[in-house]
Amino acid sequence: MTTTPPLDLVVRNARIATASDCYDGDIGVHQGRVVQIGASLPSGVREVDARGRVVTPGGVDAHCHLDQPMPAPVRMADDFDTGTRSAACGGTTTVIPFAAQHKGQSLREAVDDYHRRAQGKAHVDYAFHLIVSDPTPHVLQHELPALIAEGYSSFKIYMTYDDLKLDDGQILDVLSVAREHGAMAMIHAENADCIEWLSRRLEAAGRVAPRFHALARPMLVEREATHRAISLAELVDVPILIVHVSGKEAVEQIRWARAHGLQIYAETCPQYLFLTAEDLGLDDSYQGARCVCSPPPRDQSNQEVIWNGLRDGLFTVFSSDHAPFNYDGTEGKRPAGEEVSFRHIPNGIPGLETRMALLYSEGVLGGRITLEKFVELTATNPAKAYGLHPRKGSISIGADADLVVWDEGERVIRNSELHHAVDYTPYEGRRLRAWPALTLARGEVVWDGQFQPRSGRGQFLARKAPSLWSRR
Ligand code: DUC
Ligand code: ZN
Ligand code: ZN
Repeated sequence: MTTTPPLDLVVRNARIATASDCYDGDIGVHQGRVVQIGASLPSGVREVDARGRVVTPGGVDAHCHLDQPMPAPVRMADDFDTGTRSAACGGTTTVIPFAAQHKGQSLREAVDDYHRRAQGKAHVDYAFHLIVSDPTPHVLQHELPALIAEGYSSFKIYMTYDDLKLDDGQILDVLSVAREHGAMAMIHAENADCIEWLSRRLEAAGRVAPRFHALARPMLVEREATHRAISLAELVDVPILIVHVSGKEAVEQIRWARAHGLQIYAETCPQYLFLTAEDLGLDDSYQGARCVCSPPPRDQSNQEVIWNGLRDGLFTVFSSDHAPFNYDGTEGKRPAGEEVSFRHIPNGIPGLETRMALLYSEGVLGGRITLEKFVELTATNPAKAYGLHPRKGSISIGADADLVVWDEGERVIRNSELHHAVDYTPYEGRRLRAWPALTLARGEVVWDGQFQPRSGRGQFLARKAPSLWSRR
């Protein structure tokens, strides 16, 4: 006879939503893990009555930047305390930010430094992607393989940004390591030389306001790099994931690759559904610096292309690309307090806390995607792509009890009610149709309308190889 453990917690009367189906039931939790799912479970020490509301797996935000070192005087506004606090309050229970190698630094040093930044501060579980910016022979032959084996089973490479970018030969070298050791390579696909050439021409003509950021990074710049990344991956015969895809032209390249049988995965982000280039400014005002991110938001017709891609499976994951810089002060969008040319504005917008509710509101309740697709994009697939499934991203026996109970009802986004340390949200005043009523992280309440702090609750997660792809 099998014995079932006593239940520390029962979430009762839930409309349980997974990536494959939705059904009614109770969820029984023991020591932070789901141990029973069914009708009329026995009493738990604690009980939560979901009252028929939707319960999804906690979100897995597989692309966010927290306390990532920046060239002085710029500094990220969120560290692991404030970043994971805002994640929890928005229904995200796992974050995967980046341990970034700067040129000349060993990858191991970058990882050790990043562990120190996270240690004892996180409110939800976290893992690290690596950023490989200096693929020396030692990095390629020793450090990267060793780190992949230790649980850092994904890394990002950049085709742009002077301090991070790799040339095509270096990308081939790094992709070869991904293939040999079973890691997921994430690629930031924009053509650096085109951006540089366009930026110089714009600046020479005195066109330096934030809105010119979008003109310096048109879609063809992303299209060319996306196609090149796909070709490099094909040459090495390794799957890749193109991050923060912004619109039609990159989408077309990814569809082309899929039609040719290539394992190309793709990510998009809220800014490509809810912002347009007009948010960078219609005139030369500096206000638009708040929405400067790369690739830049496009236009309404491209938003539709992104919605279609979310619906039909073109996109694998939906992440925030939370990159938190204050608008005021001296460390963020106005470095040293100055209004600078578009190309010196720190790239990125905050979005960890609003990612889930925006997609639930406009996607699920707006009738654009199913609830199952929402779960797949925000939790299950990111967990699979980055070696955390089934512990994360699912409601199943043995999984961590990372759960979100959803309240459907109108709510307006106000930065004053968010929990990050950034002094604005690009979505100020936007109406939502849902927000998490309750977030549980390994069975502990982290958000119930109030943030329930416990620094150090969040644990580091060593990861397995991605379970999305297999080597041919
Ligand atoms: N683009 C990135 O590549 N990273 C951080 C933020 C951004 O806009
Ligand atoms: Zn990027
Ligand atoms: Zn990013």
